[in-house]
Order: sequence, then C-alpha cells, then structure tokens
Amino acid sequence: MGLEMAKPHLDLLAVIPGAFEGGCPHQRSGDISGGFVDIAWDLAHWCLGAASLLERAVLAIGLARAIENGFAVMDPAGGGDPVLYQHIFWFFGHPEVYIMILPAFGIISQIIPTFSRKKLFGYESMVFATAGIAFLSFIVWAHHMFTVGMPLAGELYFMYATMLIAVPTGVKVFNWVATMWRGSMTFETPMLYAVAVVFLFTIGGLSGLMLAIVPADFQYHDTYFVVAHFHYVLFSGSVMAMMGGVFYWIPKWTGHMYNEKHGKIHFWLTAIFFNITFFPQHFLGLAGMPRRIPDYNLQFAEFNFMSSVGAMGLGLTQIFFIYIIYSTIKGGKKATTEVWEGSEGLEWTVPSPAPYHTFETPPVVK
Ligand code: HEM
Ligand code: HEM
Ligand SMILES: [Cu+2]
Repeated sequence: MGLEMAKPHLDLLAVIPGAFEGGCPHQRSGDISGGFVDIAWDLAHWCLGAASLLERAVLAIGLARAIENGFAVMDPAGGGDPVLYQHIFWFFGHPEVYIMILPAFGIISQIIPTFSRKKLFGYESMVFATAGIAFLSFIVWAHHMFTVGMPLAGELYFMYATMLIAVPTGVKVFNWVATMWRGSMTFETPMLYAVAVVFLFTIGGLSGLMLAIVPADFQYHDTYFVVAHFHYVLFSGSVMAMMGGVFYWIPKWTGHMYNEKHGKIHFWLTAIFFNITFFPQHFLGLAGMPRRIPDYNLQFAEFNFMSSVGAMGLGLTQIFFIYIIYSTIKGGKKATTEVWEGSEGLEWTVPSPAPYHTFETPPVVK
C-alpha cells in the first residue's frame, strides 16, 4: 500500500514532534517496517509527515531563483515573464501555508480528546483529510493571482479547486466538534486554546472561501481583508495552537505544572486582544484600504486605531507568556506521570520529564 511505503520515511520525521513531546521520540512502538499500515500512529506525526512533503515545494522556488540569475525568468528584457515567476512563487507559497497549519491541526487533535475524555472521533477520516489537504494544496496556487489576467478557464479552475479544500477542512472541524460532543469536558488552559482555535480558525476559513470567489477577490485582493484572513488562520490557527501545545506539554517537558490561573489569564488576554487587533481589518479591507501602505485615508483612522491598541496589548501579553514559561521551568507543583486525567499515549506513561533511555525494552501498544 502507498501509505506503507511512505511510512519509514515519515518515521524519520517523527523525531521532530518526538523531541517536542518531551524526549519520547517514538510514540508508536515495535518494528518500523512492520507488516501493516499502523493507523494508530500518532496524529501529530501524520500531520508533520504531510507537512514535510510540502516542503519539497521550496525546491521549486529555489530553482526559480537559480534560473532567474541564469536565464532571466522574471525580467521581460531578457525574455522572461513576471507572471511566470509569480506562478512558480505561489506553487511554493500556497503549500507553505499548510506547513504552518498541519502541525497545529495535529496538536489540536491531541488536546481535544484528552480534555473531552473521549477518543478522537473519526481517526481514519482525519488522516485522509490531512492527506487530501496536502494533495489539494499543490493544485490551487493561482488563487493568489486572480487579478494578473489569467484566461477565464484558469480563473474558474483555481476557484473551484480552492473551494474544494473546504471539504477536508470541514471534515476536521466536524470531527473535533464530534469529539467534544457529550464528552466530559474540562477547560484547562490547553483546552481553552484548542476550542478557541477551532472557532477562530473557522472564521479564517470562511474569509478564505470569500477570497476564493473570483469576482469577489477582484474587490478584496491586496486589501486588509486578505490581511485579516491570514492572521485568523495563522495567529488564531497556528500560533494559538502552538501556545496550547506549550501549556499541554510543558509539565512533561519540565516536570512542573504551570500556574493554571496564569495560564487562563494569558489565554483570555491573547484571545481578546487578538480579535481587537484583527477583526476590524475585515471592515478596513471591505471598505477598500490597501495592504502594504505606509499611510492611509482619514476614513480608515478609527478601525486602525482599534487595531493598533489591540496589537500593543497582544504584544505585551506575550511578555507574560515568557514569564509563565520561565517560572514553570524554575518551579511549581511537581507534574505526575499522566499529567492530565484523560491523557492517552506513550509519553504519558513515563515520568515527567521523560528519563534518559525512555524505554529500555519497547513498550507494548494495544
Ligand atoms: C480554509 C481554506 C482557505 C482558503 C479557501 C484560502 C483562500 C485564500 C485566498 C483565495 C487567498 C488570496 C487572497 C488574495 O490575495 O486576494 C489567500 C491568501 C492567504 N492565505 Fe488563505 N485560504 C485558506 C486557508 C489558509 C490557511 C490555513 C493559511 C495559513 C495557515 C492561509 C494563509 C494565507 C496567506 C498567508 C495569504 C496571503 C498571502 C499574501 O498575499 O501575502 N490560508 N487565502
Ligand atoms: C501581534 C501580532 C501581529 C500583528 C499585530 C501583525 C500585524 C500585521 C500587519 C498590520 C500586517 C500588514 C502590513 C501591511 O500590509 O502593510 C501584517 C502582515 C503580515 N503578517 Fe502579521 N501580525 C502579527 C502576527 C503575525 C504572525 C504570528 C504571522 C505568521 C505566523 C504573521 C504573518 C504575516 C504575513 C505573512 C504578513 C504579510 C506581509 C506582506 O504583506 O508581505 N503575522 N501583520
Ligand atoms: Cu493560498
């Protein structure tokens, strides 16, 4: 099977989240080249594996740079074409955004089951949705260049292909919500982050869909609406998932519990200031304020003022984040082996922090 062939390769990558998860490089056990597709493999690892495949696209842009010097791909004077260069750039650039979001999806898929005290709903559909997103990410790049004057067939193709991504993304959001459904949920800081990511990322997904509609994008392109879109997916998607991941694993990393009250304060300040900063940018964009400008028309002043106030608050709040990490490393309640009541997976079966020679004999996973 194709998945089986990819597995040893993906396993190499497991080292990255492994180091991340407190010195427990392989959450799965046994022979790496085992005889069947080990679907029980940790979802965070699947997501990182998929992300690494996307990284290959970076090669494309590197190549373009090299050719640019030699054969003037960009420069019309040398027979080049700037639009061709944009195609090559976004062939890398779009898969790149999934490199940032797929590991975040993996983190959320670990946190939600723990604090819902239920197994992740639809594990296999999650893996296939990840693979689907990874595949589709390679065939939608020109949605960043609807206004360059592509043939109509191209505009239509990239519009529909982009809208297709909403399907596997919707599967993931549905599964997260279904995991929480009727679970016995508690809202420690990591869970607050996870729920916020599901909610706020979805707002970013919806503005993404708006941008995918060609005639609408003619209006929105190069405005602050785009800036609002990508901060909802990047900040309240990737960055807030990473913050949730830090609170989730820091007891395992350091052997100390963080201060729960501090964690909650950090969460609420981040979530509120984030929305004050970026929500008004939707309105600025719809009203026509261009991105990447040093100054703007007076009519945009109020929303920009709100946004600036939010940005300062958001920035200052992160100094508190650094303080929480520092004080957790230095001291705090001793973390137990399981850390969380509902935690499942091998890293939660060894002491916190994980000892050297984590497993001297490979553990049995049922
Ligand atoms: C949920 C599905 C998504 C859809 C349908 C979507 C659609 C789009 C479209 C059509 C644009 C181009 C807008 C324009 O320039 O006129 C865009 C821009 C962008 N998107 Fe998304 N997007 C989605 C998810 C994401 C995710 C998950 C990320 C990152 C984690 C992301 C990051 C970005 C960035 C950074 C840009 C702006 C690039 C730039 O011009 O500087 N998007 N998106
Ligand atoms: C306190 C947090 C943040 C604030 C206040 C902020 C603010 C901004 C603003 C105002 C712009 C638009 C600049 C312009 O068009 O003139 C921008 C651009 C951008 N931001 Fe952020 N941002 C923050 C965090 C982030 C994070 C965490 C990421 C990525 C993970 C990110 C990625 C980007 C990207 C890709 C652009 C586009 C740059 C370009 O137009 O070339 N931002 N940011
Ligand atoms: Cu894109």
